[in-house]
Amino acid sequence: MTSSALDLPPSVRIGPGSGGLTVVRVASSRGSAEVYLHGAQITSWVPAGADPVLWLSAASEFAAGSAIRGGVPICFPWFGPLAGVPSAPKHGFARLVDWTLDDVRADGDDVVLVLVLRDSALTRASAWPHRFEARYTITVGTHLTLSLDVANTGTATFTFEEALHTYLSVGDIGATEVRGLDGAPFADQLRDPQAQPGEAGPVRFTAETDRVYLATAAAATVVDGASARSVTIDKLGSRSTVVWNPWQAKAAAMADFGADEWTQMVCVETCNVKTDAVDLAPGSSHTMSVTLSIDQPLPHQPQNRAT
Ligand code: TA6
Repeated sequence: MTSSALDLPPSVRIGPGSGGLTVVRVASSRGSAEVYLHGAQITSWVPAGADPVLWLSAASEFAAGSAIRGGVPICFPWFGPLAGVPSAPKHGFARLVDWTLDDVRADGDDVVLVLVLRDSALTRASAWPHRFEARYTITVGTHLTLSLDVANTGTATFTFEEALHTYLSVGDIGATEVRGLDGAPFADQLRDPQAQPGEAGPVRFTAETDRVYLATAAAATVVDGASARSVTIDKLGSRSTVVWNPWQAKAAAMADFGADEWTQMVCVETCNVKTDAVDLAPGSSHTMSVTLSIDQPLPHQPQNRAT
């Protein structure tokens, strides 16, 4: 079904967005959102009466074949570089291709979008040639729920990785901490890809940080001290969480990171990666979902920075 054939609720409009890419704009009593068909990427979510929750680089590209820098990129069917295939795009092909808008509906005051990606000659020619159908359900309301369902439509078991690579907007990364991952083993991608024992206490940021937490179903909370707000990231069907901030030097080397934007964002990504990759038998499917909720404004608390 083409998006033009869909019967859109009054709160939804479809049209050209940045770079001429097609964007679905939601404006309801519960808030607003923007979702590009390119990569099925939500780039904006603003709950009613609140500040934007997702971060989007002012320098992002919006072009076929390029990833949008911000919002929630979908990393699938692999995460990071693909071992042994240097030509393969980092984080898979899902964020680089157009998805089909399969359904748009109002559910009470919420708006529900369903986008679909199926295997194609392009994907079958990639280093991951399997038959699949991915259905991505976005529910925009007081909370934001993103649900990725992957079905094996082929005749052989396949293994995949996945990540909802969420970029959250914060007032100051130096006054931000991520709670809830205490004790979870993690791989420090900057030093040693092998998992190391977990640490007590929240994650705080004083330098480039790139941690893959494994074997954890825990919810995380981003406490944004500078904005006196917290965002809770609840998840289902996910055993990995990635925490990332590029810090100044890495961000400066990325053309789609504007000057000093790195201080205004943190990634807390809902995933199944590395040893948490998913094995999927023919005819079966797997769902991973994340729900973002903003908590009541916090009484402003002076931040004690990690040493
Ligand atoms: O999720 C963290 C990470 O794997 C980092 O290593 C960094 O590369 C980030 O993803 C962004 O990757 P991208 O390909 O979007 O530039």
